[in-house]
Amino acid sequence: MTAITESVGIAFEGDGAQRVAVITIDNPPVNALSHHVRQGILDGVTQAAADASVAAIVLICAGRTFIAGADITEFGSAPKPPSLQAAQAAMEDCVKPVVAAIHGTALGGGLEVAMCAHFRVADAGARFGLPEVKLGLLPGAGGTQRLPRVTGPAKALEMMTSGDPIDSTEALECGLVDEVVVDLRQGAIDFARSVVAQGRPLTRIRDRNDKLAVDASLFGDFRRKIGAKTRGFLAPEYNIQCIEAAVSLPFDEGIKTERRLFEELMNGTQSAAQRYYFFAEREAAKVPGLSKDTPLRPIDRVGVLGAGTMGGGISMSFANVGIPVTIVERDQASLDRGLAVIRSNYERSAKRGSITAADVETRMALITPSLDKADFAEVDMVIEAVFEDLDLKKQVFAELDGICKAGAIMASNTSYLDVDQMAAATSRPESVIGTHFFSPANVMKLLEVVRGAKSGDDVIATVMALAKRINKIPALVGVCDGFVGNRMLAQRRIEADRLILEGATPAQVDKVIYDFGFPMGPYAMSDLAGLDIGWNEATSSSSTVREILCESGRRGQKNGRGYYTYDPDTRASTPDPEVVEMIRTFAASKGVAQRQVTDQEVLERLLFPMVNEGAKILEEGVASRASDIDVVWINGYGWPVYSGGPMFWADTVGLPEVVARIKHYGEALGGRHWELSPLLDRVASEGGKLQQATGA
Ligand code: 3H9
Repeated sequence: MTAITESVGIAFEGDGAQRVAVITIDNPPVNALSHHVRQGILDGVTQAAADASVAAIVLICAGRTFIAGADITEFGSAPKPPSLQAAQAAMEDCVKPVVAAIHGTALGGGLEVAMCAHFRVADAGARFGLPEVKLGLLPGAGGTQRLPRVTGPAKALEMMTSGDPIDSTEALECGLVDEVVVDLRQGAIDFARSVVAQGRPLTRIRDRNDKLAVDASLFGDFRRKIGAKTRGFLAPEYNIQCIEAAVSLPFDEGIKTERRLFEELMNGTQSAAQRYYFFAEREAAKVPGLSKDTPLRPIDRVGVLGAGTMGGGISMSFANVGIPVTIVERDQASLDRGLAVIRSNYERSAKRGSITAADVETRMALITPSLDKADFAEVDMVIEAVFEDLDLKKQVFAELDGICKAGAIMASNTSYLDVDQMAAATSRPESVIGTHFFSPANVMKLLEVVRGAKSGDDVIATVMALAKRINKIPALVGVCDGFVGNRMLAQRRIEADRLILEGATPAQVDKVIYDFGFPMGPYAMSDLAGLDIGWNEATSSSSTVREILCESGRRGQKNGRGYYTYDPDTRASTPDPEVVEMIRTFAASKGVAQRQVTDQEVLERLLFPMVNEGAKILEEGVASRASDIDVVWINGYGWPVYSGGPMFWADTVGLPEVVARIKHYGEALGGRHWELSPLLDRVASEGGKLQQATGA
């Protein structure tokens, strides 16, 4: 193979009418379209087109995947020539057949390049998508105009607004791929030769209009269908507008719409946040100071103690990826109940079509119920999910220490307790770690991995890798009350509870948080979880609003009455004037005068203490990167990814402004959570960014 650029080479196969130029891109890790790749495609195609001995061209990639998109690291800096469009035009306008040979993932700009070939050949494992929407963008290299011409607008709408890829079978069905082959390189060369032999026309996708006719209602219906899911995001709507342009305007005009909307998104805050998040998630999986070669402990069987909501969800997370689980409960009734819930969850998934009926049985068969902790002797890792009580957990750890085999990892699913104290109850604190799953554990993506003072490097590395295996997004955190997520949540709650005494209603507080982009506010969340969680009737002393509500029989959604009242059939919530009155009376008894509180004040008082606490978490070293904190909030608590998480968001507000407001509220209201973080103060005064700050 002859090098064209540092990451693109060309080779020639066969002679005469059989002679095919094979252009190979080799730009690890994912063959992103860096400028030397663009240059290589442009030069390679131009060279092969000018070479009279070449009959056809194949474009293929080395390594694990076809082109996975534009090089995201180049975004935001001045574009280096040649443009992607120039390379695409060389392919599309070439007078010789150009065949894209696809394996792995043809994503974003990668698929846009492939759509400029005259034909596409793939192997069975290939996947195809335009995931730009996940980066707050739209395909900016003609994809918005070409995809609807290949697949029809309805499918393009699905693919571009979800960003989810389709597989080879679906791609073949919808015309995105011309042939699926076993040996990709040879298959693509043979395909190219057959095109030459048959004299097949070299149709450019841009010239096709055969699939563009649509029902007038298509776009309106589609917008309604995805409205709730895409609330607050700009990119899905902009993608739709591009497809509307594709069906109503000539290709070149459609491209102008695409360019205009792409630029707008690219220069906006949402895409900046979503691109930041893309790298934040990948960074979070890496542990500073831990070598890539740290040996991992083998995890082939897991034990879970407790078959309640958390234990059941955790067990499902393992069974879902084929890891056998032994689940232990105290008594048969609880065990049966736990297993029944797991089965019914799986059956619901099968009914929805996300798994098959056979999958239900396979997964259930991977879960072994037991009443005997001694069965944990066989497992490589045990996760306790018993009641949140430190003494109980210490006892459990001491007991597990006597049962588990040497080398087994012992983990706690605690959401705020001291993992070091649990480790101290064993003879092997290096094998103890926290794995804080979020409810429902089989669905939520976040896993806070809690590093104890003595957790071994191999244990940390193993659990971080295991998280990926079970499709979770891990973030490594240190021991403190509530770790990263719940510790910050607690600060928000303090101010929420103050605000409702001062005259904001629970509905107002929730609406501000919902409008900011969270799925629900703190009071709707309390009602959902149950107001009586952690409430004790015997010791309740009417000292908080929650106690008063519980004392009056309000339990939240489960009995239809909490901070809101709930329709028994639809579960729709309505603000309850009786609750507002109870709060007013309580506030009066505490001498708190009520007033009109603005939405802006609600927002600042709920979110700024979280930013402040995040900065403290960072300076204490409980999180090692600000971006890890954002990963926690986006995946564990529904912070909208389009504002990047609390730390990134604070930067967009402006740190001097954040600091000034924290000082203002600190003076007016007092409380530890308003004491300004020295790190935040310093970064703000240096004109720095919180998102780049690192911990102790
Ligand atoms: C686009 O194409 C815009 C065009 O429409 C318009 C142009 C004008 N660039 O995820 P992994 C890195 S927008 C740079 O862990 P996996 C990644 O950071 C783009 N780097 O592997 C990581 O680095 P590190 C549309 C990238 O096997 C390493 O590769 N395309 C890019 O789990 C491995 O990544 C997308 O949005 C990139 N485009 O998953 C696709 N992609 O090792 C984005 C990855 O240092 N990529 N890296 O941490 C993905 O979805 C996944 O990476 C992929 C592989 C599925 C490809």
